[in-house]
Amino acid sequence: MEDILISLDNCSSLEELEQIKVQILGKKGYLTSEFAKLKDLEGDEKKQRAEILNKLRDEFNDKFTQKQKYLKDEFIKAKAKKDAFNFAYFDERSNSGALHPVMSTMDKIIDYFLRQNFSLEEGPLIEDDFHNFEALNLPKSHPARDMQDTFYFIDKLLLRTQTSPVQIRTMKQQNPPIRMIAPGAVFRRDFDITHTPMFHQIEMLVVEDGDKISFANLKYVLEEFLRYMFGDVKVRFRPSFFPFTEPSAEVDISCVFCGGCGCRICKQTGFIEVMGCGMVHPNVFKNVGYKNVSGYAFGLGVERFAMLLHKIPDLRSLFEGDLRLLEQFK
Ligand code: 2NL
Repeated sequence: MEDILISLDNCSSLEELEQIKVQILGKKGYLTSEFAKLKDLEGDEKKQRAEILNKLRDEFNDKFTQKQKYLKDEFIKAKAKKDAFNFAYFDERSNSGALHPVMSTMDKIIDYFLRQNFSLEEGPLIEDDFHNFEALNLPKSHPARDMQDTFYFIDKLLLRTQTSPVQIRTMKQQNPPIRMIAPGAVFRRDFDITHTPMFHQIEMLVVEDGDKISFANLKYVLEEFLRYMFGDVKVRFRPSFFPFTEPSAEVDISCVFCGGCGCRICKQTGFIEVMGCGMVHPNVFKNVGYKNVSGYAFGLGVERFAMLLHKIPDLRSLFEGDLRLLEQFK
């Protein structure tokens, strides 16, 4: 038995280890036959012998397991060494991915508003006339409702043309105060060098009870947000019109391409339009059953923000799936 334990120590392969196990615990193994001899003994002698044998077996099993683990590890190490990757070669051949600039821009905007305690709301891409148009105070005759501008399904459903239906759904489900953003894909029947039939919008909505909310609040919130996005830019509000806000404004920042000196991209004005906003129209509140509240909203195009942030001159390059564009955003 002592010999066997020493041979366990010296054994250098898993096959050899199995053979030793057979020699000890196999049918004709040393311990097996010693255990069999117990039946010829009696009383204390039998008990003592059994104790010794049990101890020997435990000792053998411990040593065996230990040695087996060691040999298995060695085997794996040797195999890994033999099959090892050449990582230098691997790195040269493969390309790690990158977030598309539209998605990283979306993340940056969402992150800003989540940190200001806004909630993130989502809704269906397929909408109905009420949530996409009617509730938003778009008159039946509004051109946006035209087949020419909106993708309709045969049964009067449509692809949402803006993310505002998400705000309508949220207002129907929750009471003020509301501070939310609604990011997502929107669809319009438009396809030329500055328009794609699918693009991404983020809209923001704040509603409070009473007349707590003013245009000044909106102006401050947007100035802070735009400086977070674009750095030290000038921000300018121009009066505008949207059916769902009154008063309404379009927001410009000083041109990120020429720093406001005037260039081809800002058409020599020194400013670039980045979003639309306004105080929520009373009819919109009426349509969701809100009384005695005030609020503001804005809507922005994510593709446009991505282009301004990364100085991408052509909208189409965001949709071509050309890896040479993505590789620049690793
Ligand atoms: C743009 C800018 C805008 C809104 C979206 C909004 C949503 C609700 C109520 C009031 Cl539920 N307003 N969204 C407000 C102002 C502008 O989008 O250029 N849209 C065509």
